[in-house]
Amino acid sequence: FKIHTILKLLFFLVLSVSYGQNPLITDQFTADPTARVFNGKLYVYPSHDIIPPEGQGRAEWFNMADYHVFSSENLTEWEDHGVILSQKDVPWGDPEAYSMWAPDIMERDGKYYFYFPNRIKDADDGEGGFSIGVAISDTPEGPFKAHPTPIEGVEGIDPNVFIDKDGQGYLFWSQSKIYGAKLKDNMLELASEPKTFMELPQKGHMEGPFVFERDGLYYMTYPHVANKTERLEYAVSDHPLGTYTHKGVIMDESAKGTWTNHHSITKYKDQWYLFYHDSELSPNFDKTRSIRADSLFFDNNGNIKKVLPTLR
Ligand code: FUB
Repeated sequence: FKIHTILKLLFFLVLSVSYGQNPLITDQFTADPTARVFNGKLYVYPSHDIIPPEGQGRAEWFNMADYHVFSSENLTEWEDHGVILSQKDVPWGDPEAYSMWAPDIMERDGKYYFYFPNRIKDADDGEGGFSIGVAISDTPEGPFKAHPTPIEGVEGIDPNVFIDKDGQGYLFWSQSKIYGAKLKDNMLELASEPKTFMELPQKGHMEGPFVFERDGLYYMTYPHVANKTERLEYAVSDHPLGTYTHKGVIMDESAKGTWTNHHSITKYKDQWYLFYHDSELSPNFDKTRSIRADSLFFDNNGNIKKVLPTLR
């Protein structure tokens, strides 16, 4: 009996090691994962890629109508808390744009501020027309209520919020390159003029900034098309708004040819993790993606060691 039990345990151990936990969510497409720890629990706020109903959205492009939030205590079992915000519930947004792209979230004074891009109602057709809005909730699981207007002075996508140790908040976002500004304490307005970062690579599309602090060093991390598709790179500074020094690559381009990668970096239970996406649930179409996570390590000088994606 004992041998049988031990063999059974070994079988499940081997199974979990060889199959791993990636992709994290398998019953729907997910992308652009922002992972945050709230009240000791790990939450992931991804975009929700879908194939829209016939005649709606944009064919062969990203289509997202809403956001779900997922939580986990072990990065293996994930609870889907359902829809937290829909495109139809954004007063300033186009309710049929299917453009609820990469989000972020931050807690301040017991309130949860969810940052999301969307196409502005009546925006001209074409690539522009995006702004960033804020939706507020009393809990990380939502539901979130969208503020009536987007953040004034912000045009673009991929919001990222960082609050420094002195309580000063910052908003970063992208529009082909990366922008940043101070945030007012109300979390709804900019407190300084947007600035760009001339010290970051100026050649090749950049988006998806994610800033964090470790041991007094600020890390600006971002997807960058240095070659054909996006790879994750980083730079460091002694101030959230720079000047940054370019350091290197966190993750190489997708072996599957997926055009985008979009990530966040967070520490949970004393281990740092890189959350990112690829498209293994949709091998022939890279706009329906799936989120992943792998451990991330620093060397003794604070450099990020390159992360190799675990195989499925
Ligand atoms: O998910 C839509 C867009 O693709 C995101 O906003 C970008 O960062 C890229 O992942």
